[in-house]
Amino acid sequence: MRLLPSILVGMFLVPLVAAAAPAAEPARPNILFIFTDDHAAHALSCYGSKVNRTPHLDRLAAEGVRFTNSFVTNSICSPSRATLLTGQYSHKNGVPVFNTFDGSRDHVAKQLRAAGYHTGMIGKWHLGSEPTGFDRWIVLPGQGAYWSPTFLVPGGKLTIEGHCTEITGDLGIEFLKTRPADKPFFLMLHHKAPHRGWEPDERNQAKFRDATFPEPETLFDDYATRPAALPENEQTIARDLTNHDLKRTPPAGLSQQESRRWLREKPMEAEVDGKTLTGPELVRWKYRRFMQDYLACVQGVDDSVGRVLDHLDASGLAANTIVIYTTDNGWYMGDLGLYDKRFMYEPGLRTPLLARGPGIKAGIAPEQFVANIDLAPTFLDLAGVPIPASMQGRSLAPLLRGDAPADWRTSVYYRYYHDPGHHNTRAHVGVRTATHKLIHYWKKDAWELFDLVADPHEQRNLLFGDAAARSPEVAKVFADMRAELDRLRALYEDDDLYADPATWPRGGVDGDGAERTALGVKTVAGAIALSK
Ligand SMILES: [Ca+2]
Repeated sequence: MRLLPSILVGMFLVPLVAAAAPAAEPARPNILFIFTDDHAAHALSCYGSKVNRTPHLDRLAAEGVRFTNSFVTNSICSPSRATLLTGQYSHKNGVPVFNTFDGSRDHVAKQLRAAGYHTGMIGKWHLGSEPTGFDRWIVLPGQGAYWSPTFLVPGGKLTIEGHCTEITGDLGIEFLKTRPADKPFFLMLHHKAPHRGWEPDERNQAKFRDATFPEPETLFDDYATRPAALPENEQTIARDLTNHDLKRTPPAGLSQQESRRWLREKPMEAEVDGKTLTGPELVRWKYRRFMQDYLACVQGVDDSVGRVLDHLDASGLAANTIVIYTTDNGWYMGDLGLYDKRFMYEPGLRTPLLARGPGIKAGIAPEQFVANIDLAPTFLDLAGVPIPASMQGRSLAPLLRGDAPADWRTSVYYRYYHDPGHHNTRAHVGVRTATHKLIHYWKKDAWELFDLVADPHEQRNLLFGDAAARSPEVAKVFADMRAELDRLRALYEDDDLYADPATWPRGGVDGDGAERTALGVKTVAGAIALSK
């Protein structure tokens, strides 16, 4: 059954039966995949956000499917993007950390292109190598810039003036306007926002300038019972946001070099409205300051999604276009005292995942466990293209139709490698089920076990303290979860390939395209013309 384009079977049957009819060829659906960078699920109102409203993304949820248990398999940018393309875990796709993706590998865009789709890649790529498998591509070098960004195209590099989020949406619309009309399209529209740097457009910056937000219950998490990795992490709101992150202005009289150094510093006191803030007061101010810009960037994304959806409606494309929205990893909005992603705790592990379009049931919220390994198989299945056995995920098409396959997975496997790496986040591997989570910090051989029903914020590690004093119930859950972790490790053929940093593949992802031919400043239309 895996090879059948199941969602389209019904559509294909009609012309087969009525073979004599002249317009027999059914239109395969277009696929518009909108991908953002670091968008917390709890920063969408359709996921119950307490801090912002996202009306356009909510529209996708209302008109389609909102997955309530969508997870990533390695919560950082480049690994997630390699998984998106290949449908594979990091140990299979060769991108465990921020290393170059081998563009000669097979992946979903190549498959769709070979099957007759017009394929496009616009925006943040962050895989080091040139995109392959796309008829048209225009990508940011590395992380890219929020303002007047440089883009790489097949023949060189160019600049577009303005704000990156608005430009990315405009490039997507221009791609749609200029695509060949005789083919279905597959467009990957990848925003840079709301990634760190958090430089919103002026309109949304003004909207959030004085905003205040409810604080997460765990903003002042003391990490009691979880000594293995959290106390030494460097992604805390309290200690690790820099003057640059907080958009503070360097003191007068500093040289350029001194200013740069000052902006990299992590302030432990700050003068705000004539008052010197320290301790919890300073943490609260940092949280608020970071959230203002982060959520303003999210709002820019929501605006852009709205404009793209409006274009689909106005152009008549909506009827035969599947729109899917997700992000590359979860995100902490002060939860557990953190910003950033990486850790397998719920805010880092979870992602929003929305889908709308022909054949997709409206207004449902499946609870099945889905993961980013499932996206590539889903795109292929929706397009009626066989799913290669090398892909480790499973097509979500049945769930999109509202079906509930009895053999769906009930646990998800996770592995984070980047240690040593940014933010001093320790390497870990783990498993999540409907009720529990087990995390193993393998370099320390330290374990954490959480009862997610009784303790949804993961505050009480059930394995903390003397093993001999452990209750039989906890010992049993620990044994069961270890067995499940081992089962998944075997299922996904994870043989510890990249457990040792010495084995990480070479090559980076953050080049600036300096070696490429400069094509100058272009309009959006001029840039899309150069994308092939
Ligand atoms: Ca990311």
